[in-house]
Amino acid sequence: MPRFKLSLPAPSEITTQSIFSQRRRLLVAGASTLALAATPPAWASPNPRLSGRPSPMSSDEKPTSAQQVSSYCNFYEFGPDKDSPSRHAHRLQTHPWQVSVDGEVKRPRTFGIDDLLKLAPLEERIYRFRCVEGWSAVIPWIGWPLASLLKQVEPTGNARFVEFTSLADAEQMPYIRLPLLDWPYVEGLRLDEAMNPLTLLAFGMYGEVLPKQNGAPLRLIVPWKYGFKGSKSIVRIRFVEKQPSTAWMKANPDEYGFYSNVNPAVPHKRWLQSHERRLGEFFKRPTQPFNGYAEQVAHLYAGMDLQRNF
Ligand SMILES: Nc1nc2c(c(=O)[nH]1)N[C@H]1C(S)=C(S)[C@@H](COP(=O)(O)O)O[C@H]1N2
Ligand SMILES: [Mo]
Repeated sequence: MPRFKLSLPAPSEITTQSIFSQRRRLLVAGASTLALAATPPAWASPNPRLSGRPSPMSSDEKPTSAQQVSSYCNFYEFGPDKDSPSRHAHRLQTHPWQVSVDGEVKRPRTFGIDDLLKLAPLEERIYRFRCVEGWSAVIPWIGWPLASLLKQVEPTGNARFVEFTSLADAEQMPYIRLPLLDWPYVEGLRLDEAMNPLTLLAFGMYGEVLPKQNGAPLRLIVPWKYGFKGSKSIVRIRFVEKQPSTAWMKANPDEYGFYSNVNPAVPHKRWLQSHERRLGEFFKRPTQPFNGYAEQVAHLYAGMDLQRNF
Protein backbone atom coordinates (compact mmCIF):
# COMPACT_ATOMS: atom_id res chain seq x y z
CA MET A 1 0.00 0.00 0.00
CA PRO A 2 1.22 3.52 -0.67
CA ARG A 3 2.25 5.41 2.41
CA PHE A 4 0.41 8.56 1.40
CA LYS A 5 -1.94 9.72 -1.31
CA LEU A 6 -0.06 10.97 -4.31
CA SER A 7 -1.70 13.16 -6.90
CA LEU A 8 -0.47 14.70 -10.07
CA PRO A 9 -0.13 18.47 -9.74
CA ALA A 10 -3.04 20.72 -10.59
CA PRO A 11 -2.75 22.44 -13.99
CA SER A 12 -2.16 25.84 -12.36
CA GLU A 13 1.23 24.62 -11.16
CA ILE A 14 2.34 23.77 -14.68
CA THR A 15 4.78 26.06 -16.39
CA THR A 16 6.34 25.75 -19.81
CA GLN A 17 9.97 25.55 -18.95
CA SER A 18 12.81 24.91 -21.37
CA ILE A 19 15.66 22.64 -20.49
CA PHE A 20 18.13 22.89 -23.32
CA SER A 21 21.16 21.17 -21.82
CA GLN A 22 20.06 17.56 -22.26
CA ARG A 23 18.98 18.07 -25.84
CA ARG A 24 22.19 19.88 -26.67
CA ARG A 25 24.15 16.99 -25.20
CA LEU A 26 22.17 14.72 -27.50
CA LEU A 27 22.99 16.82 -30.51
CA VAL A 28 26.70 17.58 -30.17
CA ALA A 29 28.41 14.32 -30.95
CA GLY A 30 28.23 12.90 -34.46
CA ALA A 31 25.05 11.27 -35.62
CA SER A 32 24.91 7.56 -36.07
CA THR A 33 23.04 6.80 -39.25
CA LEU A 34 21.75 3.35 -38.43
CA ALA A 35 18.10 3.15 -39.26
CA LEU A 36 15.22 0.74 -39.71
CA ALA A 37 14.86 -2.70 -38.29
CA ALA A 38 17.44 -4.50 -40.43
CA THR A 39 20.33 -3.25 -38.31
CA PRO A 40 19.79 -2.61 -34.63
CA PRO A 41 20.18 1.04 -33.71
CA ALA A 42 23.33 2.13 -31.91
CA TRP A 43 21.57 2.46 -28.56
CA ALA A 44 24.52 3.97 -26.80
CA SER A 45 25.35 6.62 -29.37
CA PRO A 46 24.18 10.16 -28.64
CA ASN A 47 21.30 10.38 -31.08
CA PRO A 48 20.79 7.05 -32.85
CA ARG A 49 18.47 7.40 -35.83
CA LEU A 50 15.36 5.29 -36.06
CA SER A 51 12.84 5.63 -38.80
CA GLY A 52 9.56 4.08 -39.80
CA ARG A 53 7.30 4.27 -42.81
CA PRO A 54 4.74 7.06 -42.52
CA SER A 55 1.40 5.74 -41.27
CA PRO A 56 -1.98 6.74 -42.69
CA MET A 57 -3.17 6.76 -39.06
CA SER A 58 -1.12 9.89 -38.41
CA SER A 59 -2.68 13.17 -37.36
CA ASP A 60 -2.07 15.99 -39.81
CA GLU A 61 -1.46 18.45 -36.98
CA LYS A 62 1.92 20.09 -36.59
CA PRO A 63 4.16 18.18 -34.19
CA THR A 64 5.21 19.86 -30.96
CA SER A 65 8.93 20.67 -30.90
CA ALA A 66 11.12 17.70 -29.96
CA GLN A 67 12.89 19.91 -27.47
CA GLN A 68 9.66 20.57 -25.55
CA VAL A 69 8.64 16.92 -25.50
CA SER A 70 12.04 15.74 -24.25
CA SER A 71 12.41 18.36 -21.53
CA TYR A 72 8.90 18.53 -20.00
CA CYS A 73 8.31 14.99 -18.78
CA ASN A 74 6.60 12.80 -16.22
CA PHE A 75 8.75 9.86 -15.16
CA TYR A 76 8.52 9.56 -11.39
CA GLU A 77 11.31 6.99 -11.16
CA PHE A 78 13.56 9.96 -11.98
CA GLY A 79 11.80 12.48 -9.76
CA PRO A 80 8.52 14.34 -9.44
CA ASP A 81 9.32 17.57 -11.30
CA LYS A 82 8.85 18.09 -15.02
CA ASP A 83 12.57 18.65 -15.52
CA SER A 84 13.79 15.82 -13.23
CA PRO A 85 13.59 13.07 -15.88
CA SER A 86 15.68 15.01 -18.41
CA ARG A 87 18.26 15.71 -15.70
CA HIS A 88 18.49 12.20 -14.23
CA ALA A 89 17.49 9.68 -16.89
CA HIS A 90 21.00 9.53 -18.39
CA ARG A 91 21.62 7.00 -15.60
CA LEU A 92 19.29 4.49 -17.25
CA GLN A 93 21.07 1.63 -19.05
CA THR A 94 18.80 0.90 -22.03
CA HIS A 95 20.95 -1.74 -23.71
CA PRO A 96 21.06 -4.69 -23.26
CA TRP A 97 17.36 -4.81 -22.33
CA GLN A 98 14.94 -7.68 -22.02
CA VAL A 99 11.17 -7.79 -22.04
CA SER A 100 9.31 -10.85 -20.83
CA VAL A 101 5.92 -11.59 -22.29
CA ASP A 102 4.09 -14.13 -20.18
CA GLY A 103 0.99 -15.00 -18.18
CA GLU A 104 -2.07 -16.35 -19.98
CA VAL A 105 -0.31 -17.08 -23.28
CA LYS A 106 0.42 -20.29 -25.16
CA ARG A 107 3.97 -19.23 -26.03
CA PRO A 108 5.60 -17.13 -23.28
CA ARG A 109 8.85 -15.51 -24.45
CA THR A 110 11.58 -13.18 -23.38
CA PHE A 111 12.72 -10.80 -26.09
CA GLY A 112 15.97 -8.91 -26.29
CA ILE A 113 15.30 -5.35 -27.36
CA ASP A 114 16.98 -5.73 -30.78
CA ASP A 115 14.81 -8.74 -31.67
CA LEU A 116 11.70 -7.06 -30.36
CA LEU A 117 12.36 -4.02 -32.53
CA LYS A 118 12.43 -6.30 -35.60
CA LEU A 119 9.23 -8.13 -34.77
CA ALA A 120 7.12 -5.97 -37.08
CA PRO A 121 7.76 -3.16 -39.61
CA LEU A 122 8.38 0.15 -37.88
CA GLU A 123 5.91 2.92 -38.58
CA GLU A 124 5.93 6.60 -37.87
CA ARG A 125 2.64 7.56 -36.24
CA ILE A 126 1.92 11.18 -35.42
CA TYR A 127 -0.48 11.11 -32.48
CA ARG A 128 -2.12 13.65 -30.25
CA PHE A 129 -1.00 13.22 -26.64
CA ARG A 130 -3.06 14.43 -23.66
CA CYS A 131 -1.78 14.40 -20.08
CA VAL A 132 -4.35 14.19 -17.27
CA GLU A 133 -2.79 17.38 -15.87
CA GLY A 134 -4.12 19.43 -18.77
CA TRP A 135 -1.20 19.77 -21.19
CA SER A 136 -1.05 18.19 -24.58
CA ALA A 137 1.28 17.67 -27.51
CA VAL A 138 1.46 16.19 -31.01
CA ILE A 139 4.24 13.60 -31.21
CA PRO A 140 5.68 11.56 -34.09
CA TRP A 141 6.28 8.15 -32.49
CA ILE A 142 8.15 5.29 -34.15
CA GLY A 143 6.97 1.81 -33.36
CA TRP A 144 4.58 -0.93 -34.35
CA PRO A 145 1.08 -1.87 -33.19
CA LEU A 146 1.04 -3.84 -29.94
CA ALA A 147 -1.34 -6.29 -31.65
CA SER A 148 1.64 -7.61 -33.66
CA LEU A 149 3.24 -8.83 -30.43
CA LEU A 150 0.04 -10.23 -28.97
CA LYS A 151 -0.51 -12.39 -32.04
CA GLN A 152 2.98 -13.91 -31.63
CA VAL A 153 2.50 -15.18 -28.08
CA GLU A 154 -1.09 -16.37 -28.58
CA PRO A 155 -3.15 -15.31 -25.55
CA THR A 156 -5.21 -18.14 -24.03
CA GLY A 157 -8.96 -17.94 -23.57
CA ASN A 158 -8.39 -16.75 -20.01
CA ALA A 159 -6.53 -13.59 -21.04
CA ARG A 160 -8.81 -10.59 -20.57
CA PHE A 161 -6.34 -7.85 -19.63
CA VAL A 162 -2.73 -6.94 -20.36
CA GLU A 163 -0.47 -5.63 -17.62
CA PHE A 164 2.62 -3.52 -18.32
CA THR A 165 5.43 -3.32 -15.77
CA SER A 166 8.19 -0.74 -15.93
CA LEU A 167 11.74 -1.22 -14.67
CA ALA A 168 12.19 -0.43 -10.97
CA ASP A 169 15.92 -0.36 -10.26
CA ALA A 170 17.10 1.92 -7.48
CA GLU A 171 20.66 1.82 -8.84
CA GLN A 172 19.61 3.56 -12.03
CA MET A 173 16.42 5.27 -10.93
CA PRO A 174 17.17 7.42 -7.89
CA TYR A 175 13.55 8.11 -6.85
CA ILE A 176 12.69 4.42 -6.53
CA ARG A 177 14.01 4.78 -2.98
CA LEU A 178 11.15 7.18 -2.20
CA PRO A 179 7.54 6.00 -1.87
CA LEU A 180 6.25 8.37 -4.55
CA LEU A 181 4.31 5.46 -6.04
CA ASP A 182 3.98 1.80 -5.15
CA TRP A 183 6.84 0.65 -7.41
CA PRO A 184 7.16 -0.80 -9.96
CA TYR A 185 5.03 1.44 -12.19
CA VAL A 186 2.22 -0.80 -13.42
CA GLU A 187 -0.44 -0.02 -16.00
CA GLY A 188 -3.02 -2.10 -17.76
CA LEU A 189 -5.42 -2.33 -20.67
CA ARG A 190 -8.37 -4.52 -21.48
CA LEU A 191 -7.35 -7.08 -24.14
CA ASP A 192 -9.50 -5.45 -26.82
CA GLU A 193 -7.93 -2.04 -26.05
CA ALA A 194 -4.49 -3.60 -26.31
CA MET A 195 -5.41 -5.17 -29.66
CA ASN A 196 -6.83 -1.96 -31.11
CA PRO A 197 -4.75 -0.90 -34.13
CA LEU A 198 -4.10 2.54 -32.56
CA THR A 199 -2.25 1.04 -29.58
CA LEU A 200 1.45 1.37 -30.25
CA LEU A 201 4.64 -0.02 -28.78
CA ALA A 202 7.05 2.85 -29.38
CA PHE A 203 10.83 2.64 -29.63
CA GLY A 204 11.50 6.09 -31.00
CA MET A 205 10.20 9.57 -31.62
CA TYR A 206 11.13 12.41 -33.99
CA GLY A 207 13.24 10.07 -36.13
CA GLU A 208 15.45 8.91 -33.26
CA VAL A 209 15.53 6.25 -30.59
CA LEU A 210 13.41 7.41 -27.60
CA PRO A 211 15.23 9.77 -25.27
CA LYS A 212 15.65 8.02 -21.93
CA GLN A 213 13.41 10.54 -20.16
CA ASN A 214 10.62 9.66 -22.62
CA GLY A 215 10.74 5.96 -21.77
CA ALA A 216 13.58 4.27 -23.66
CA PRO A 217 14.01 1.66 -24.87
CA LEU A 218 10.30 1.00 -25.28
CA ARG A 219 7.03 2.43 -24.04
CA LEU A 220 3.33 2.10 -24.58
CA ILE A 221 1.26 4.71 -26.44
CA VAL A 222 -2.53 4.68 -26.16
CA PRO A 223 -3.54 7.95 -27.81
CA TRP A 224 -7.20 8.06 -26.71
CA LYS A 225 -6.26 7.73 -23.04
CA TYR A 226 -4.54 10.08 -20.61
CA GLY A 227 -0.76 10.02 -20.87
CA PHE A 228 -0.17 8.05 -17.67
CA LYS A 229 -1.49 4.89 -19.36
CA GLY A 230 1.66 5.03 -21.51
CA SER A 231 4.10 3.02 -19.38
CA LYS A 232 7.76 3.84 -19.95
CA SER A 233 10.82 1.58 -19.97
CA ILE A 234 8.75 -1.63 -19.94
CA VAL A 235 10.32 -4.91 -18.78
CA ARG A 236 7.27 -7.15 -18.59
CA ILE A 237 4.04 -7.59 -20.51
CA ARG A 238 1.74 -10.03 -18.77
CA PHE A 239 -1.63 -11.39 -19.88
CA VAL A 240 -4.03 -11.78 -16.99
CA GLU A 241 -7.57 -12.76 -16.22
CA LYS A 242 -8.33 -10.02 -13.68
CA GLN A 243 -8.13 -6.26 -14.12
CA PRO A 244 -4.61 -5.19 -13.06
CA SER A 245 -4.23 -2.86 -10.11
CA THR A 246 -2.33 0.08 -11.55
CA ALA A 247 0.19 2.32 -9.81
CA TRP A 248 -2.02 5.40 -10.07
CA MET A 249 -5.15 3.60 -8.91
CA LYS A 250 -3.25 2.37 -5.87
CA ALA A 251 -1.95 5.87 -5.18
CA ASN A 252 -5.30 7.59 -5.50
CA PRO A 253 -8.35 5.59 -6.63
CA ASP A 254 -10.70 8.60 -6.44
CA GLU A 255 -8.65 10.51 -8.98
CA TYR A 256 -7.37 7.86 -11.38
CA GLY A 257 -9.53 5.11 -12.79
CA PHE A 258 -8.59 2.04 -14.79
CA TYR A 259 -9.95 3.28 -18.11
CA SER A 260 -8.66 6.86 -18.09
CA ASN A 261 -10.13 7.61 -21.48
CA VAL A 262 -9.72 11.27 -22.39
CA ASN A 263 -13.16 12.68 -21.61
CA PRO A 264 -13.82 16.42 -21.51
CA ALA A 265 -17.19 15.76 -19.83
CA VAL A 266 -15.72 14.04 -16.78
CA PRO A 267 -13.68 16.41 -14.61
CA HIS A 268 -10.73 15.22 -12.58
CA LYS A 269 -11.55 15.47 -8.87
CA ARG A 270 -9.57 18.73 -8.59
CA TRP A 271 -9.85 20.36 -12.03
CA LEU A 272 -11.81 20.40 -15.26
CA GLN A 273 -10.79 18.33 -18.28
CA SER A 274 -12.73 20.38 -20.82
CA HIS A 275 -9.65 22.20 -22.18
CA GLU A 276 -5.97 21.60 -22.70
CA ARG A 277 -2.83 23.62 -23.36
CA ARG A 278 -0.47 22.47 -26.11
CA LEU A 279 3.14 22.63 -25.03
CA GLY A 280 4.58 25.80 -26.55
CA GLU A 281 1.19 27.49 -26.98
CA PHE A 282 -0.50 30.10 -24.81
CA PHE A 283 -4.22 29.75 -25.42
CA LYS A 284 -6.08 26.66 -24.33
CA ARG A 285 -8.09 24.61 -26.78
CA PRO A 286 -11.12 22.38 -26.16
CA THR A 287 -10.36 18.73 -25.42
CA GLN A 288 -12.06 16.21 -27.69
CA PRO A 289 -13.79 13.03 -26.51
CA PHE A 290 -11.32 10.14 -26.66
CA ASN A 291 -8.71 12.79 -27.54
CA GLY A 292 -10.10 12.95 -31.07
CA TYR A 293 -10.02 9.19 -31.66
CA ALA A 294 -13.71 8.51 -30.93
CA GLU A 295 -14.40 7.18 -34.40
CA GLN A 296 -11.81 4.43 -33.92
CA VAL A 297 -12.46 3.51 -30.28
CA ALA A 298 -15.85 4.69 -28.96
CA HIS A 299 -17.35 1.29 -29.88
CA LEU A 300 -15.09 -0.37 -27.29
CA TYR A 301 -17.13 1.30 -24.57
CA ALA A 302 -20.64 0.95 -25.98
CA GLY A 303 -23.17 0.67 -23.17
CA MET A 304 -20.64 1.58 -20.46
CA ASP A 305 -21.29 4.46 -18.07
CA LEU A 306 -18.20 6.58 -18.71
CA GLN A 307 -18.92 8.82 -15.72
CA ARG A 308 -18.47 5.81 -13.43
CA ASN A 309 -15.85 4.00 -15.50
CA PHE A 310 -13.46 6.95 -15.71
N1 LIG B 1 7.30 4.17 -15.79
C1 LIG B 1 6.62 5.32 -15.88
N2 LIG B 1 5.86 5.54 -16.96
C2 LIG B 1 5.17 6.72 -17.07
C3 LIG B 1 5.21 7.68 -16.04
C4 LIG B 1 6.01 7.42 -14.90
O1 LIG B 1 6.10 8.21 -13.95
N3 LIG B 1 6.72 6.23 -14.87
N4 LIG B 1 4.46 8.84 -16.15
C5 LIG B 1 3.28 8.79 -17.03
C6 LIG B 1 2.66 10.10 -17.25
S1 LIG B 1 1.80 10.77 -15.93
C7 LIG B 1 2.68 10.71 -18.46
S2 LIG B 1 1.78 12.12 -18.76
C8 LIG B 1 3.53 10.22 -19.55
C9 LIG B 1 4.49 11.31 -19.93
O2 LIG B 1 5.23 10.97 -21.05
P1 LIG B 1 6.34 11.99 -21.59
O3 LIG B 1 7.11 12.47 -20.40
O4 LIG B 1 7.15 11.22 -22.54
O5 LIG B 1 5.58 13.12 -22.23
O6 LIG B 1 4.28 9.07 -19.19
C10 LIG B 1 3.61 8.13 -18.38
N5 LIG B 1 4.42 6.93 -18.20
MO1 LIG C 1 0.40 12.46 -16.91
